[in-house]
Amino acid sequence: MNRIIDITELALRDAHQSLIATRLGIDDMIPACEDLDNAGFWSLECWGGATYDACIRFLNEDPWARLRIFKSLMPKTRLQMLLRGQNLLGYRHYQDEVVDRFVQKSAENGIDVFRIFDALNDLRNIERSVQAVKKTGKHAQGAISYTVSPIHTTQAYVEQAKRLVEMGCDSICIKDMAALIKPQAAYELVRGIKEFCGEQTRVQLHVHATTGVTMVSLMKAVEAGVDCVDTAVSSMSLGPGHNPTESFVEMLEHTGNATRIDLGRMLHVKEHFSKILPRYREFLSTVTGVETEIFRSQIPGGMLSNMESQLKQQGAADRMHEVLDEIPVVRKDTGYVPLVTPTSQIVGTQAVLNTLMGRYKVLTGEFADLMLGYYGAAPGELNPEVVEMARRHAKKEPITVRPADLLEPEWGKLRAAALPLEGCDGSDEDVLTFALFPQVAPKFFAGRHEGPRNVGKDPATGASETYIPEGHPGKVTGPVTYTVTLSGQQHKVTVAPYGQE
Ligand code: 3PY
Ligand code: ZN
Repeated sequence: MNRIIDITELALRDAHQSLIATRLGIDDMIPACEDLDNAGFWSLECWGGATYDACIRFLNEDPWARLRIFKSLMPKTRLQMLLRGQNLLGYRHYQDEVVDRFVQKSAENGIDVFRIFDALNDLRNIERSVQAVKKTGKHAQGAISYTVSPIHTTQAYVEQAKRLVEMGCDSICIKDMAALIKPQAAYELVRGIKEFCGEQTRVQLHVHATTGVTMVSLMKAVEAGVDCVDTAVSSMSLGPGHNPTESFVEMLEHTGNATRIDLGRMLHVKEHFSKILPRYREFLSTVTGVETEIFRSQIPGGMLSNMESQLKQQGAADRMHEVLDEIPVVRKDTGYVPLVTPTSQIVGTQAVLNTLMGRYKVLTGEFADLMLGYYGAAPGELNPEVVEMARRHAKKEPITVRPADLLEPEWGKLRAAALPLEGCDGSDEDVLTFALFPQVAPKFFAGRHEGPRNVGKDPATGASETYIPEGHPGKVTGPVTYTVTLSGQQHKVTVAPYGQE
């Protein structure tokens, strides 16, 4: 009897976030939903991470409407999101009531599995969201932001996993966003968690493919007893993305392990995305193949393209290699923070500034906050000289409390500020959009009635195949029907308004 290995398919979230800067529009996802829902996945990651930001900033799409579309089109499979702990889907810490409301609304609108991480692995930043998820009765998955450094040992991660289990997490995710986990390390970590936390502890491995070694890491994790792995349909895989789902399924043949995946269904999904991906050519990551340099710089794919564009703006595109040398220095000074949103941006930007202006001659406010504890406790020791510079720069004192404990209640204020905005429909969902992205939300609310804007372009003609939904969830009073035209075929999707199922 084969042991079943579960799979979370990433095509609808992390895959396009990694490959095409999160630009995939809802109308390009809808045609794949039925096959994805019937292909046998444990869950479908389709929301959270950077998708919320990209929806309102670039795609004129209401992220909540997107989620409800997914729920109506994929009713059989768990829908999963990536949540940045106390940062929710934004870049600062939110007061606990905002966290509670966000989680509750996400559950109500369709999320079944919440993967929750903190960039510093400071579990105080995860706890509130885990509790909020538990209250909804949904699945809380506690994530370990995986990195490699002199202070990050298998034993330390295993102990973190134990604390997550004790906190009430239903499963543990090893989240390796930069493809750093080598096969033997993956084996030892999965085994370590199972032995320390109990064999029944559900362990999932999330790896990217960028360094070229992680397909083997997945296999070693299977040998170590991993319960679930993350992959992406082959036409949306590799490079800064993930390992291909179909290859993973095939790899398990004659190993005593198997998956529930229907490869016939996946062929349709693959063909669909291979057709639409060229339309997003202008957003394609510059990292395409394998990048083993990452073992030294530890930079996730998304961060690399961010730094490239910062350097280009400064007319210093040729200085990338100096920035890559600077990253490990900055990271050591921060107590070896893992590089993941938002620390990837904070450390990356500081490394660019150090290269261009001289080391720590100019500090960003965010970097100063990181050094002073305003994002949480660093994994290792901070460089005291840099802490002192940050203190002088920011004119504030270091803290050791949980950062969100310093925040005043803010829901009422956020609501009062959001409601008068043109186009705001008064729902908690809209207040949350304003809370997360106060600069972008007003423009989004005002223009929402124009409907989603597909930013893909026909590679041959440059034409953009957009659609305007009939009746739009601005001020919603009844169910909304979206009409999506794709390759001449019309798809109708009806979605209930906020609070109605
Ligand atoms: C995000 O926070 O958006 C991520 O994908 C982190 O890996
Ligand atoms: Zn990822």
